Amino acid sequence: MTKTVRLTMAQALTRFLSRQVTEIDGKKVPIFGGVWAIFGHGNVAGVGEALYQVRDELPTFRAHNEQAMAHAAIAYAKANFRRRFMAATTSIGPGALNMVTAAALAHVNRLPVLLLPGDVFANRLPDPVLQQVEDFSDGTASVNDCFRPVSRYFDRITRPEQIIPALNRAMQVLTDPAECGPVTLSLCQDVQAEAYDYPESLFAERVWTQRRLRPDRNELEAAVAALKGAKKPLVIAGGGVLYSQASSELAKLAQSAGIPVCETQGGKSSLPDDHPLNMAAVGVTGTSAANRLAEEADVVLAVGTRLQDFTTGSWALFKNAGRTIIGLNTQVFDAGKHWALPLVADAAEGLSELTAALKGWKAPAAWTDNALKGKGDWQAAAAKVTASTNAAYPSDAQVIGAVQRAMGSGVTLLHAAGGLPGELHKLWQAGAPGSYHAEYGFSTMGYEIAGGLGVKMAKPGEEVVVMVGDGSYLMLNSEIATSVMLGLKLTIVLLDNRGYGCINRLQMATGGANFNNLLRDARHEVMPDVDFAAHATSLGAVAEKVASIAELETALAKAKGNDKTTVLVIDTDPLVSTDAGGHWWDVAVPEVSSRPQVNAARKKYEEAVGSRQG
Ligand SMILES: Cc1ncc(C[n+]2csc(CCOP(=O)(O)OP(=O)(O)O)c2C)c(N)n1
Ligand SMILES: [Mg+2]
Repeated sequence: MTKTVRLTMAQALTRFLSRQVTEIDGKKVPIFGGVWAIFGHGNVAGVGEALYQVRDELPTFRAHNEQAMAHAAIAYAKANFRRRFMAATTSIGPGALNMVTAAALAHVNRLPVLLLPGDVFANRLPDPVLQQVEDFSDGTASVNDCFRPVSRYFDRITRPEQIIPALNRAMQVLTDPAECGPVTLSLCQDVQAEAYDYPESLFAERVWTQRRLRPDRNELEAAVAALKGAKKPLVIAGGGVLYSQASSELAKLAQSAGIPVCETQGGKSSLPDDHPLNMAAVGVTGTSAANRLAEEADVVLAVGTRLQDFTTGSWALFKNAGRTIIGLNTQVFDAGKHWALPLVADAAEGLSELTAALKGWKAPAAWTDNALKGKGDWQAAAAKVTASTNAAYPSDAQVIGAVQRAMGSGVTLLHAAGGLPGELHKLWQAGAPGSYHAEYGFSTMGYEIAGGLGVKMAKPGEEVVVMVGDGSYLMLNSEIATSVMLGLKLTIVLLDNRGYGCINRLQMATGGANFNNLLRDARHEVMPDVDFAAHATSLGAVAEKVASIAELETALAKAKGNDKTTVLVIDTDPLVSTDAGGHWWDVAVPEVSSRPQVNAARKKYEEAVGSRQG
């Protein structure tokens, strides 16, 4: 007879989560770092009671906004290179829906997170309950169906025993490097509280290890042949290099074959910025060093990247008509994109097998030397734009320079939306793998502060520096209070350019009038003048507005000694961004308009589209 234990579905769920383990550096640790929770009806009585039972093994954390708590959970997984993750539970209705954007964020970035939104009664007897939408034609629909397209695995638990196969599938998805993404288990409120005789074996400790696929022999042969025929090879390092912790294998291939490397937003810090063969950022927000090579490259080894438009310059960057792309990726979907030669494998395994099979083959020396020279030219250009200034309204680049000088490369730097991602991708000099944390797959305004909190939970001993614009800050800042409450210190640098600076610049570049982006160009009776330092202080942070780049550097040096979240505010210029480097990005310009500026922009747009390689 199978030994059983009588538990509610929610109790079975939390007990199961508390027993899942992984090994990091030879040490067993819980694979779930904890559960974020905002309670309401639909989770307080069921999941809430069950979380209380396991609070010593599986800690529960309270947040202020469901989207933000899921951001923290997702950032935690990213900072752990996907080896550990968190869950997030919500009430039904608005609480659940607040998490949908975060689900999409995790989906796009291929990051594991377990989402546990409460759902309406499976028995439907009290319908319609508070916060239930009523579908006139479909009795099975609830708002949680919105999670379906943004989950890698979605399940609705309408009977207590369904949680058994659902958890099995959830763990497969969360721990698989290729499938990895958000898992949503939608938990009907009555079923959370229903008991069932669960097999005790369900709660045995399970140890999950990182799966490392080795390359297929034929695919490896084809990739090696392509590389050996290359005159101008280039590696693009994506986030998969970091998730696979493949930095040393990448450095070995680059050095032994003399192949320059460039990095996507997700892949930045795969090699330290000062590695001679690291050409740094590629694409729309790329360095001149990387983009020059990308234009000419005949074999592009794309490792662990989704090849999104910012990387490929909307597929206009690689200008060598005869080029071959090799897609080294755990996910077939990515490996064969744009007719690439697929090399389906874990990045570390794939790179080391390539290095071994190349047997000392080297790229032509002229190509490698050309790369090294290009890097020097870029560094000189970057030093100019990041140098200190007395300007009343410094540029984002000048603020980045100040942060870099004051904090060094040993911190983890985080950003997500606005003008900062482009500037930081080009200009930030990253240190160790994972020290540059960009959420630029979904570029979600409001990720920054909550994301910083998740990174700090993953790396409590490290300085976490969050750079954020005024727009993103105003959208979602509530987890400053959570960071203070949990004693998890963040250093937040807030660049106040009084509006959506980067979209205003994009608007002008597409011929648009200055309209509805900067606060001064938006309909208003009163010109807003937000006191960000006072706001952050009210949430419990240490906060200060600085008047110059020099003051910012002094304040940052002081902030290092603080043990409390610190917010430093600086006014910046909304109109300036770094011209050096960069590449065209496909943003569709209206075909007809009464504005001559739009017509002129359309003409340029058509030329750019016409020069794109197929
Ligand atoms: C949730 C969300 N809404 C809208 C956008 C589109 N968007 C991208 S950047 C941006 C403006 C950001 O303003 P701010 O944080 O002040 O940065 P700045 O552009 O001024 O550097 C907007 C509206 C987005 N990325 N995310
Ligand atoms: Mg702004």
